[in-house]
Amino acid sequence: MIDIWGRPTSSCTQRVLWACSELDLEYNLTLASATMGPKGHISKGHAPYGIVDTPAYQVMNPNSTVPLIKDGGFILWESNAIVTYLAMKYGAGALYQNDSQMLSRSIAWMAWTNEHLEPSLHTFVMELVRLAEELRSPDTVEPARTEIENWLKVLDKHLENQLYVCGDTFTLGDITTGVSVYRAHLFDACPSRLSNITKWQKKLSERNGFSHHVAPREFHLG
Ligand SMILES: N[C@@H](CCC(=O)N[C@@H](CS)C(=O)NCC(=O)O)C(=O)O
Repeated sequence: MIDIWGRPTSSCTQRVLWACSELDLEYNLTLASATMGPKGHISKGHAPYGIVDTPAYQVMNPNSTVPLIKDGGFILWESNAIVTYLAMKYGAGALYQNDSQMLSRSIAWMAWTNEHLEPSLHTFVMELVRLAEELRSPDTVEPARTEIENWLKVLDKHLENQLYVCGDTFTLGDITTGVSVYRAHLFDACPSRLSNITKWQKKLSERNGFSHHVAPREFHLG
């Protein structure tokens, strides 16, 4: 049984939970966060789940962030590293076909997502949903939308002749990139004219891990 610390509203945690679902892994999820709790963000006066700022947690993850996993004696933070570990240890090739080139390409798309989409998505979620009104900077929202749309054009072109980010097979690259693009879509930053992305997202939405851990709108807009 794998222990996971995280929260359902964290896109990084969603990556890990979706990967567990793909790999049919049993896990025990402990809700943890310094900034979010069951009712919302601390800036609105809500209590956080906590745990991440305790010494016991910080020994495992000095960043005090989620997600974190403990698999036997092995402890790992950083969601893309966790997804990669789970696929390599338990996937028997399922999420990258046991192919080092496919694994490396998946890692490229995971890095692309963190670098090009995540900063603007963070702006959306904080400025439009989580922060208390008086702490918001509304001027940051439209530049973030333009930034995301520009990068999504790159992804749409990439998907012109293939079903998934690494070819015609679903890989771990689709998990990380798929979660973030779905979030962009919920914030109206993924125009429907990007039809290759729409087709790809539809295929992802048919997967159980996506339906359970990513699809609920309240995980992104709450
Ligand atoms: N690059 C890290 C980011 C870790 C991170 O910043 N996680 C966010 C949630 S997505 C977090 O811990 N936020 C603060 C909190 O919930 O206390 C990863 O992918 O794991």
